[in-house]
Amino acid sequence: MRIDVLTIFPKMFDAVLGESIIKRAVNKGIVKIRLYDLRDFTDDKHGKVDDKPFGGGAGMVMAVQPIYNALLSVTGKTSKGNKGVKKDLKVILLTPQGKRLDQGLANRLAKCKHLILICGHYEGVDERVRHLVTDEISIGDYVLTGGELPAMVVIDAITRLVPSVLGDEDSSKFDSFQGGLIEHPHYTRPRIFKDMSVPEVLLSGDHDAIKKWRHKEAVKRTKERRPDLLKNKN
Ligand code: 9D3
Repeated sequence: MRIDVLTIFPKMFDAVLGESIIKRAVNKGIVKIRLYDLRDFTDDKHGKVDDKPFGGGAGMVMAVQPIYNALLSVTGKTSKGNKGVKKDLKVILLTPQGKRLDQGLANRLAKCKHLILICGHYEGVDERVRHLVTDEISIGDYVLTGGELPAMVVIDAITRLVPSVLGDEDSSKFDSFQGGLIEHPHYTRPRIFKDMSVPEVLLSGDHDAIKKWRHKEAVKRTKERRPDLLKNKN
């Protein structure tokens, strides 16, 4: 899978892409991530990528021209002719007004060959950017300062789903959200810490009993904490 990111803060991505599972996927060549600094694509002689809003008002708006030119450079064309045609390329604008990211959307995106993520900033982007993209995604109903952290969330959620990124051990097949339940409790050594002990069944060696206990705990937890997940179940 190839992921191209258009941003005015490419350095923000270094820490996230340089660690753990994403780093492993990038080093193995399973996922290729490229960062593009939108300032490199502006026609403005002072390197500006934003401007005052037509009609007045506070704040600045990200201009369409640098984004258009960056897209041209990455794809050789804009996505206009791609809408619904090339299923394997998605041009995604991260925006508070987008479709909310969930595990289902992550699963679908993980099947794409090529994603282009556009990170907005300031008060938003020029409305005409919407004509250049195939999808708009939000990561939830809270206000952030830009689309960079959401883009990293999308990259993280997707990368671990790309076949052969995770080993068999921590395979995403067993993801709790993919099973529709949150996870059962986990314990490791010591058997007793302060006055807190590990449930006896986990030490019993009875794998059938352990399996039943874990399922029962997962259902109990889901009922208590995330009843919304059970709505379409059982
Ligand atoms: C000033 C009015 N704001 C609407 C609440 C506009 C605005 C706020 C924050 C425009 C851009 C942003 C920056 N956020 C993102 O670009 C963003 C985001 C988010 O803030 N929350 C959840 N998901 C996302 S995806 C991109």
